[in-house]
Amino acid sequence: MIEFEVKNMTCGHCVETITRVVKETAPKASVRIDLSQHLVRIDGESDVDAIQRAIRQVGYTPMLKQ
Ligand SMILES: [Cu+2]
Repeated sequence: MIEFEVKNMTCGHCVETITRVVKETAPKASVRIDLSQHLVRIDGESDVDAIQRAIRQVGYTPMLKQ
């Protein structure tokens, strides 16, 4: 599992946008988002850099959790 904290993910629109770009980057991945905790969890994909870059490109700041 890849887990990012995205502090500037603040509403349902952010959730939709981030879900969409993760799915575009990693079509086979499953995405789970906890908006109240600002967490994005991705299963079934291991290319952390590609996903992080994609989320950054749409204006968010993903920080990889250990
Ligand atoms: Cu938003």
